[in-house]
Amino acid sequence: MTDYRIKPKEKVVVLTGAGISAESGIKTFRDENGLWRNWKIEEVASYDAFTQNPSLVWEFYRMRYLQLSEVSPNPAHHALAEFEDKLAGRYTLITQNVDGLHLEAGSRHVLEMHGSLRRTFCDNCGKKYATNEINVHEEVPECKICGGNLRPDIVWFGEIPYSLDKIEAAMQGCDLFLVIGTSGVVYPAAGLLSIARSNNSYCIGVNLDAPSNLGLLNEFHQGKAGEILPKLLNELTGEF
Ligand code: BV8
Ligand code: ZN
Repeated sequence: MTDYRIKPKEKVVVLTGAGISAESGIKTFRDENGLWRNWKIEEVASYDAFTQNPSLVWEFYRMRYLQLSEVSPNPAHHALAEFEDKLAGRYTLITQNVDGLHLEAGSRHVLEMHGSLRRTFCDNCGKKYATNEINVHEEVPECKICGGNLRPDIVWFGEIPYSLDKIEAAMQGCDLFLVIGTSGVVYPAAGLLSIARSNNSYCIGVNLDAPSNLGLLNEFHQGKAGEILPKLLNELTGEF
C-alpha cells in the first residue's frame, strides 16, 4: 500500500471532501447521483440565492441537516480520529464537509473551512445558534433577538472560507499531506495540494475516481476511503 512511514516530529495535514462521508450515506456533489444533479448551485449555495429566495435555500439545507440524525461516521472518519491520537500536536484536519461527522467520530483539531450544518446565525444581527436549538421546520427560521432571517453557517460560493490563517500556518512545514474524497474543483481548498507540493510535502491521495489534480500526488490510492484508510493510516504510523 505505502512505503512512507511518518518519522517522529513530522507534521501531518489532512484535507477531506464529500467523498469521505459517502459511505455514511451522505450524497456527494459531483458524482452521478450527487447533489448538483438535482439542485442548482447558483440557486442554493450563494448569498445572492439566500437573499432572493431564502425559503428554497432553507429547503436545501433543511433536507441535509435532517439527514444528519440518520447517518453516522464510517470507518474512514474513525480511522482519522485514531490517527490523530497517535500524532498529538503535529496533526491538522481540514474538511470541506459541513456534516460534522469528523467531530462525531472523535477528531478534535478539525478546521471546518466551509462551515457546518449544525450551526446557524442571524443574517441581520449575527447572533449564533446551534441548529438543534432553532425550529428548523419554519420556512425561513427567524432570529429570537431581532426577527431577522437565520442562515445556515455554511460558506457559500463567493464567501471567504473559515480558518484560512490556521490553514496557511498548518501548511507551512507540513511533511505529509493527505487529500481524501475530494474532486479538487473548489478553491481555495483545491489549491492546498499545490501549496503542499511547493512546500515539498509528501502528498498522498485517496479517492474513488482519479481527481483532476492527480499529477501533483506522490501516491494515489484509488477506492473507497472507508476501505483504504484504516490500513493505510496504520502503515503510515508503522503499526502495520
Ligand atoms: C472564495 C458549502 C473568495 C456549500 C461549498 C473560477 C475558477 C476557480 C475558482 C473560482 C472560479 N469562479 C469562482 C471561483 C471560486 C469558487 C470556486 O472554487 N468555484 C468552483 C466551483 C470553480 N470558490 C469560492 O467561491 C470559495 N470562496 O473563493 O472566496 C476568496 C477566497 C479566499 C481568499 C479571499 C477571497 C468558497 C467555496 C466554498 C463553497 N461552499 N460548500 C454546501 O456544502 O452546501 S463547496 C462544496 O464543494 C462542498 O463544501 C464540498 O465539500 C466542496 C468540494 O466538493 P468535494 O468535497 O470535492 O465533493 P465532490 O462531490 O466534488 O467530489 C467528491 C469526490 O469524492 C469525488 O472525486 C468522488 O470520486 C470521491 N468519492 C466518492 N465516494 C468516495 C470518494 N472517495 C473516497 N471514498 C468514497 N467512498
Ligand atoms: Zn438577529
